[in-house]
Amino acid sequence: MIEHADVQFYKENGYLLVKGVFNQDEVAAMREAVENIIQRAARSNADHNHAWQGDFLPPEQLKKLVLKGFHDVHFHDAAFTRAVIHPNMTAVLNAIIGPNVQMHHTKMLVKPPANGAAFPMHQDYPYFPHRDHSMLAASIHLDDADTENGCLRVIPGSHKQGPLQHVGMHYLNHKEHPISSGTPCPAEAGDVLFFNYLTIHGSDVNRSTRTRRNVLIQYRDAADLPTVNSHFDWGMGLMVSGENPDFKNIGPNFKIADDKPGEEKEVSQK
Ligand SMILES: O=C(O)CCC(=O)C(=O)O
Repeated sequence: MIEHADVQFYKENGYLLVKGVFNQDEVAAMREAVENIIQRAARSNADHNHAWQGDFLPPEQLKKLVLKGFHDVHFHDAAFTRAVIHPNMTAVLNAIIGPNVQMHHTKMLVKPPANGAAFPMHQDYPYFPHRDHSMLAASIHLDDADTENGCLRVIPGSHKQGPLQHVGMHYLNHKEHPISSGTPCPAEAGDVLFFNYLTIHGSDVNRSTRTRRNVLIQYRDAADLPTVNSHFDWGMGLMVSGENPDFKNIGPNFKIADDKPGEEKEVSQK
């Protein structure tokens, strides 16, 4: 599925599209799971619009845009847990990252037809910086994606620039890095786009009549350590391949809320 030239391409360009990682039955199961999450979120009054805000589009356009985006989808439906450790997925991760790979977090990004939200160009690094920059996103396509329905775009080779200054923490200056500057990465349902967390990426508005559904999983080398206490979730550090080289370093240190409001008790797993 993946050859030496593919790994070289990833190293040079900071991204790699791998075709047919998931078959159409697996894609159908994930589509159904995405739909169920949207319906259950609505029933739980948790159905907010997650479209990114900012100055990268005129306000009157921005306010019309919609994104159904939920984190930690593997805690909602086992279809995603299966995707996290799928053998085709780990084969690519082993080639790019190495033998010992951990999941960091998961999310789903559904851009509805006509007004599906845009993502201004950015690196993922500021959200969860790590020492060795092994972190990458695997964006699983559940629909065919192209420029019409807001496919992912990347700046090839941009990971080599290292961490860049973002507006707030969120995105790069949109005048220097307009979404149109990204190379479109059209893909078919079942394909996965892998890109490093330093690779500049984003995506345009879905202006088509078709939904664009992606599930995004972040992975890292098990030996790569966070440099900031940010973006914690309970699944972080799950081994998806190989073994954890540091026996004493399993799972993050969470704070457990005490029964007295405003006070927290630290529970260390060490
Ligand atoms: O799926 C997309 O269109 C972009 C997602 C993205 O850039 C992100 O989640 O960081």
